[in-house]
Amino acid sequence: MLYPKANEFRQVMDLSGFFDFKLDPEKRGEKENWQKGTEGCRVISVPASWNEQFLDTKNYLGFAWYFKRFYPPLSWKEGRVWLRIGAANYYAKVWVNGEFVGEHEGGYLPFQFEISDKIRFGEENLLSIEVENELSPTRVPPGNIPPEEEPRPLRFYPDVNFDFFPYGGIHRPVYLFSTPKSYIEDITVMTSIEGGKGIVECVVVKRGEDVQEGRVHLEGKGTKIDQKIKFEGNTAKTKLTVEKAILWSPENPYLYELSVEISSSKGTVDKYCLPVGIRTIEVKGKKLYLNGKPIFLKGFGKHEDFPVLGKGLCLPLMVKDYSLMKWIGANSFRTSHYPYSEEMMDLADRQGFLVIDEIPAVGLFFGRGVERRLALCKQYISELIARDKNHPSVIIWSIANEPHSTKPQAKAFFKELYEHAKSLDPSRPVTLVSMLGLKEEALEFLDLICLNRYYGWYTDSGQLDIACQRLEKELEEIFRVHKKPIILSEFGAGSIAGMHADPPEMFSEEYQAELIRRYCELIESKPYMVGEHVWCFADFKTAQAPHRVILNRKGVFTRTREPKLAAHILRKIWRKKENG
Ligand code: GCB
Repeated sequence: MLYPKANEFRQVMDLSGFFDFKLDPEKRGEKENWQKGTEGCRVISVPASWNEQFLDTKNYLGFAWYFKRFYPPLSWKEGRVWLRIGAANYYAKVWVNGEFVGEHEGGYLPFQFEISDKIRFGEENLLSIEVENELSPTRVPPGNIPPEEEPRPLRFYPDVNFDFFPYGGIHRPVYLFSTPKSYIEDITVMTSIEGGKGIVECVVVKRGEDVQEGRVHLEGKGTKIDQKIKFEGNTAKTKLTVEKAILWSPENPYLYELSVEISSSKGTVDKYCLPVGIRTIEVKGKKLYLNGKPIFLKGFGKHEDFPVLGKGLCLPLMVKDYSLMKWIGANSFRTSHYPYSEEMMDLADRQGFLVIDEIPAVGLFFGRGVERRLALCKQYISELIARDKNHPSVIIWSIANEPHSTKPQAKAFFKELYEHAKSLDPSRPVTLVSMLGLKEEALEFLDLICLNRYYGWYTDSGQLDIACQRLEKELEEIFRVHKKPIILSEFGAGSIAGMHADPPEMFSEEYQAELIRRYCELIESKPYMVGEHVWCFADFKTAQAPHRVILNRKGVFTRTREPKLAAHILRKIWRKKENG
């Protein structure tokens, strides 16, 4: 799925901004034909969650409607017109001028529909979007699970099976865009290295019978390659060889520019440009290799989360987060616990961050409804790989976070997801982020192991000596059994900024900093450990429960991005390593 980009053949119109908005708690909208517009709306901003824009929507879980009036440019008449929504949590249905155009399940991936036959040129058009964020055990991520299905000592309000707030609404931009009648539907790029040469394999998929051929052009420092492509059916494949390739890496995130053109007998009909980073990623023995060299991941689990915006895209915040991650010496992050925006992935490519890209499979359980959850996870994997396959920054796919894999069918469930991911992308390692350790049977077939551990916090509270002993013992055991590289994908402690204690005590900045320091020291002493991701980058909003103080406080930055003591300590650890 290509991100909408403007050029001489394609135009993009951003519909983000103010929309008319109306809650529909009784689900009357569709029956009463709100798809054609309705009275009594208020103004809402898109992209952003609805929760904190008003006082009465904070904990709203239900149906809501968004309306926008727009004029498509007359120059789009000859081609195709598309509507694309970056993400809407959780379920969206879309109408144009009262006519149904499509629907999408899942809150964190884009969806688009061709609306050429619904649109009216020279008149005002109406876009109506129904978004609904009810919690249900058969959704992924799940919520409202009956206690007998999934016993839990602490339940959140709202009753989510995950530790972040269930924000609702349109969270990413809404675009209208045009393509020509015959157009480039998809491009897949895979890179490899042979000696000093970079190999760039491209697969181009087009629509339109009049198109039989085209060209691909790759350009960069000292490189200009131009090659003809011929379509067989709708697909054309080619392989470009870059002599003396400049490899993409965190130290030098060099991007070549690939441009693809397709043509009919009348000449070029469509074009699409894509940045390409030439790099390889591989698990071998106990190491993870980027471009054939062992790499160690330093970074965080994060969230898309900020006051008022909720989970809404905010570009300045994104730039700020990357600048803080650079400042602290991080080279990577995980998109815990759902795919982040496409804009975030673009910046990761440009700034040289390594990304573990995760589907929204958090809080999975294996009771009733498991087939539906499996189908959804497969859909998310397909959509995520389709969206992010061309990003050099994405080095690992994560197929779940902390599943409650206590039932026998969990292993087969994850085997199916693992194989699905591999069949769509054989070039990247696939993992699952586990809390069960050796009891997680999927560790047998995953390419590398991601483990979350909270010794010194949820267990052995306040006792860092014991915590570190337990961690060491467990890591050694896991490696002895599985002989695979391990990333400690979560560890950390809550701290309330400004709370101090000496000797360190839980919830003080000192305790958090000391726990992180000791964990890093231990992790870095083990040759099979290939990464440390602190939980969490910044404090974030959760649902309400006795173990949360309005926010989850494990951020090394506050929710508004002020550094806590732990941030300064991590900076010392990570920057020292960088300097050799
Ligand atoms: C975890 C989860 C994460 C939580 C974290 C915590 O293991 O993966 O979503 O926020 O623990 O702070 O409890």
